[in-house]
Amino acid sequence: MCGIVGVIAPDASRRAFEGLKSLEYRGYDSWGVCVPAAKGGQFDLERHVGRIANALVSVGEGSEIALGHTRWATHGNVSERNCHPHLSNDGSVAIVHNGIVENFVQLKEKLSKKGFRFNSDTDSEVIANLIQHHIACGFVEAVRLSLLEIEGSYAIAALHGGEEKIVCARNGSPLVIGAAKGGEYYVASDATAFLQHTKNAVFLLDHQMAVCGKGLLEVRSVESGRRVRFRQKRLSWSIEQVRKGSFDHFMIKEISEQPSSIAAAVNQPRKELARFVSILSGARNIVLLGCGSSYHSCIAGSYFFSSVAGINARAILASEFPSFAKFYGKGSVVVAVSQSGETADLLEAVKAAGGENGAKVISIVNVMDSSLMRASDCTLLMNAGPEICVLSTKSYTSQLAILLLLAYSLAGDEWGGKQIIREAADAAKSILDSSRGAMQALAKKLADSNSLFVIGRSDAFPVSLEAALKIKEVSYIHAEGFAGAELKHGTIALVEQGTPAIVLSTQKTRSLTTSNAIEMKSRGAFIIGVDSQPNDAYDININVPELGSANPLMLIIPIQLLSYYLAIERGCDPDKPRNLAKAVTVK
Ligand code: F1P
Repeated sequence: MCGIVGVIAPDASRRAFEGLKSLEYRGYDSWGVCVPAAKGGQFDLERHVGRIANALVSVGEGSEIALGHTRWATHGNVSERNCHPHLSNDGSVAIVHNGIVENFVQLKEKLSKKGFRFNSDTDSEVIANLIQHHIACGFVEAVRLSLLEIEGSYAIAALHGGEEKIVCARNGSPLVIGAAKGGEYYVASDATAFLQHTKNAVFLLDHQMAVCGKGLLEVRSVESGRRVRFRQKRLSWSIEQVRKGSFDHFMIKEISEQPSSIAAAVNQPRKELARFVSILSGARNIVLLGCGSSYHSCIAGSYFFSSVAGINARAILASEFPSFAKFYGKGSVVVAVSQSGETADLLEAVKAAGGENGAKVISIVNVMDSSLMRASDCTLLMNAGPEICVLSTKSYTSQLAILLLLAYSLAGDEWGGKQIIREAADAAKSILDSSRGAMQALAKKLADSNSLFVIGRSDAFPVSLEAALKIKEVSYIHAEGFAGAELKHGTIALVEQGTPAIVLSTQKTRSLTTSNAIEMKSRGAFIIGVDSQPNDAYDININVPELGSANPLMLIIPIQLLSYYLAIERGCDPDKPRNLAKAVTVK
């Protein structure tokens, strides 16, 4: 997963280092920076295990060119020798890589026979040595020839000693180039790494490479080596959106932004929305695909489509789609949901459904120009702004808002959909204001819990899954979400004196969820009701307004706050939970 940066600008190593800090969400087990050495066509390298956090880069003062990398280990354990940048054997080539070189064993064998030695356990190191192997053809051509030998996915940036240029390329992993005044160039996995220097961006396509020098940018086809035209785009994200501002963490900042991000989700271009509706109305069958929180949005979407539009759509985990792909061919519609638009399992499923099977692919994505957006027939953007915290919070409610808007539009009531989502945005503000203190107090009470259960019925069932995921991924307390009726089919055996149980209840489901709450309470559970009404079955009632079909957007907000405060109480970093990365670009 990993994040990469390359900088051609004054004070390059510090800028690369700053850029890496905003890419840490892509991986944060180790990091490194390199700059050209004073002489000899070699490089000065700085690499560390652990997070960048408050570290300082020490190499490269005054350097005008630098590479940086933040790692989420795939091949090779977390150790300094496996940190990027990697150097070639003679030290003349430096590379940073995000992705997986699938044929690295064969390439390693081939290079070993030619006398190359390897200093790390990574797949990436072969790239540096391949480039050195081909260097007699010139740096740019050597990179191209090396890429032609690589099977797998990559976003790479490379330097060659003595040359003031960065050669970068992408295939399956994101890469964007920022062009700033004064001929400065930035290469990064994500534009947040250079947003403070420029909003002008060139998004490389798969199988494209670029040569960036002072005041020079060329884009070429990896296959032919020929120059190709490219378009510069103006980014709409602002620098304030990628800074914490007065907040302690991105997680609480992004939770607090939901009144505006939910409202922004309804601002969809009329033409695109109409296209979505026409594709969905003409579908033989519909499948919603996603991973993690986005999968939970898909399940919620299937409830919205059923209850609001009377349409049957199935939600399937993208990674499990291969078992069902045969049912979704020509005439079917795949709705792919993803914050990053880079999740490998989802891209794979979309490729199979859209390409080989002939289904139409439409997507709901937050990151503009992401791989998913490119692989889709059309896309609705979430307009949530950058989400930096590894956990999905505002992107989850934006996905719900768009799926709800689609359901209303399919029912011929786009106006009604927009209206209820705007009400939800206002209500989100009042929930945030009213429940913050209560959630902080509840987090203190629950901080030592070993296990916690969440139940919901109907459209609150997918919210129970998302609520449990939020709690466990950020506080490391075991949490399980399930449909209220399932309780008696097994899980109730785990309820004992003091077990916390969150009951998500709405007008539609209240009578049955109350019975489930009482069943748990009579076995000693401590019941936390999230409901618009008080109830004797609840030990604590978290009040959320009743908003009919928009209830799922309401029910999750207090739980996001609770998860955040649980992480704080337990001394966990809410923005970077252990072992997780925001963009899961490996299968
Ligand atoms: C899917 C996802 C997120 C989760 C985490 C890992 O990402 O499971 O829901 O919060 O960041 O990835 P995406 O496809 O929505 O980008």
